[in-house]
Amino acid sequence: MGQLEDIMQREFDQSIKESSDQELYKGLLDLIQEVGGNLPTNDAKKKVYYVSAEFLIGKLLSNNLLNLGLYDEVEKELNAVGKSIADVEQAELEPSLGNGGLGRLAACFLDSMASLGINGDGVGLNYHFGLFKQLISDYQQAAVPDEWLTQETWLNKSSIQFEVPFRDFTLTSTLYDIDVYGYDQNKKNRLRLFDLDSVSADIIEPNSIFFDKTNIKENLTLFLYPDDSDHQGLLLRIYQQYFMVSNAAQLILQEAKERGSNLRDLADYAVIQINDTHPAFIIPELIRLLTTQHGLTFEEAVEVVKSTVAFTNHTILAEALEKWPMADIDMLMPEIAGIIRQLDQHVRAEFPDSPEIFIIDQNDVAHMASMAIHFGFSTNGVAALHTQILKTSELSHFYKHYPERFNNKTNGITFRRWIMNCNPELAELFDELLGEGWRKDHDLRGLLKYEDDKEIHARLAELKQHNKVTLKKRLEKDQGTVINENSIIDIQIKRFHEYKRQQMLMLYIVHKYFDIKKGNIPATPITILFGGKAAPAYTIAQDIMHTISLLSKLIEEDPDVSPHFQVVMVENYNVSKAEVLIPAADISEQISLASKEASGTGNMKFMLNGALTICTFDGANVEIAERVGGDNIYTFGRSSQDIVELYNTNGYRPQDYYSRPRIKPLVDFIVSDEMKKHGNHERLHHLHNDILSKDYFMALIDLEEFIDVKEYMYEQYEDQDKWMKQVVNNIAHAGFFSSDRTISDYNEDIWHLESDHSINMR
Ligand code: 7GP
Repeated sequence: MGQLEDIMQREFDQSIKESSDQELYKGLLDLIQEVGGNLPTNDAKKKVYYVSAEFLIGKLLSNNLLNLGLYDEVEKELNAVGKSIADVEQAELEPSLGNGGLGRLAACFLDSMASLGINGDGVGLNYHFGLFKQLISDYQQAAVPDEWLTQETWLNKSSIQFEVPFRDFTLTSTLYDIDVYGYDQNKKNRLRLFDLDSVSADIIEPNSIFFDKTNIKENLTLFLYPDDSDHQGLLLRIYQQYFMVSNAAQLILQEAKERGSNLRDLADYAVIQINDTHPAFIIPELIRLLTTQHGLTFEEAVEVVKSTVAFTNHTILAEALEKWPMADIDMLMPEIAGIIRQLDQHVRAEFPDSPEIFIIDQNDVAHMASMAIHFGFSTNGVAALHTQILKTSELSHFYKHYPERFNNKTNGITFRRWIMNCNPELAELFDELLGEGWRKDHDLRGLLKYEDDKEIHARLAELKQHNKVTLKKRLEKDQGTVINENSIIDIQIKRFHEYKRQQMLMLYIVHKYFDIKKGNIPATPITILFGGKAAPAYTIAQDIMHTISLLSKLIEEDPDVSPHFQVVMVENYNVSKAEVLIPAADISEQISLASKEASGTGNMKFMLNGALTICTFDGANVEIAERVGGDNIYTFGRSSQDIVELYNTNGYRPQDYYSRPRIKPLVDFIVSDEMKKHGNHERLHHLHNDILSKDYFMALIDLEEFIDVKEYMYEQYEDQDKWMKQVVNNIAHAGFFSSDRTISDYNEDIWHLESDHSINMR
């Protein structure tokens, strides 16, 4: 009897065949618990704590089966009676404990640390509701709560509890752990999620993401990133951040002591990587704990922190660089406020001649990045260009003083989830051509010798077709949208943000619509898909989404155009949807305004799954282009230097572009009668007006070139030999973008921990 059959008989007294997907899910959780739950945790002396407000882990069932080596057997058992892992996985609710790239990166890193045998845990919060669930109704985004906690859960409640002191009350926490199994490893790591010991799960208004933000004692962990556009929301965020890091710091000190540390030597036992500034309060919190509970002097505590904390920056967007009014910190955590003031004095005394160096500015506002850079030993960016920009402009005044602290760690993606799990047939083709070594070293360069191999081209095309059919079925089931599986699949999936320029692709769509109306029929039909959520308080992002949804409808209803061209807004984009979209893609849209996308990681997932990229010279696109060479990628647009210069000189005038004959009709179509027929006039005018008067993220500056390169790219698709050659080349160069390589680099340069193996592809 197979292992799963055995469990189903034991627990449900029935066979796999007789069991529902829900029951099978429960059975598989137990199987994983039996096999993985009994693995020892990594017990190396030194441990990395990856502290993050977000872990966008996605569903865990198939990932855990794969990493524990159970996947093939379970799949066989299920298939034998006409069932599949994919169906069973539908019973799992996706934990959506992240917003976007930063949270997903943290999840890839957990997988890679475990798979490399590095002793590393994630530490964060157990939000009861993840990021809202997105519905599109009346061509607009509606946000409803996304409850992911169910009876059947990966969370193991621990007996660990800490006290977190706020000014007016003290909260008691409870720690929940999720096991993190590495690929082919005999030990495990954990994701440690702190929660209140009791949480009221009653939301005030049903089906609404609004709740009582003042009821901290019951609601602190209710939601991920509550809307902070009002002051209560802002305070709640400070509460959440401090609750997270106080627990993290107490856990870290407790575990270090258990492993033999006297805490003065903490750096020999722990390294704390903080995922952007959300966990930056851990700096004053560690100082508070070390001085008040463990007998260190202030100076000693500062030295311990400085040798233990490392900081990663994930964006240069001003709005994301956190700054908190001291008055608020004082009101919530007076002791922490006092320590931050001391740290400010410390820094000012160290740099008496550099007035630009401070932690608290003249308006009594604390700059979290500044604190993280001064009181950490490492600051890294997430792609070569991003790090360069940090050094030369955004953080240049720090770089001047601490050049040795700055380093780059180009992001990566876990190959377990983003190829082995989401595109198993393609992974098997790699096995066939390369042997199975790539599954551990992620080196795919051996594929280069198949660049011109027609038979391999045909195999790849066949797999792509198969994945398009899978996507088609999924979209039909999820939202009733029927796509053409014989079309070019062209995808932009990521959070909606002006800098990512969904609005530029939207204007291209208007161009294409006009062109097809004129009778220029594409040789192969085209389907452009968007997926992504917009922050509820971010009006223009909502306007852009609205306009895209309207265009989608307009095109669908136009019989001249719809057989050749389709635009789809994928509802509630999340990790599970990405897993079906990416393997089906021919074209990957990475079109951010140069200098604004720190790295991007979707770009890497698409490349690995055999899509070709159209991109600006931004973030990690630059490194992708370097690796594949100019012939194998479709680049366009102004350079990041040009853009930085334009911002510095205030030199961009959207009117100069708007007035061009190729652009004006596209922009003006936003407020045309056709669009207004179903559209919200206020939103359409708001967007139109914004593009021609502000266009802060310069959608118009690269538009003409974008249109030309897109047309060229679609033409190239018709030469399938050439296209497939480019596809092979891209896949072959994707190995560098494995997060195992990224984590190996972190470990070598920053963490210095033991590992089973490492990946060196510099
Ligand atoms: C994102 C960056 O926008 C993206 O370019 C990068 O690939 C990703 O981090 C991982 O490094 N940033 C965020 O998701 C974010 O929330 C605010 O940044 C701090």
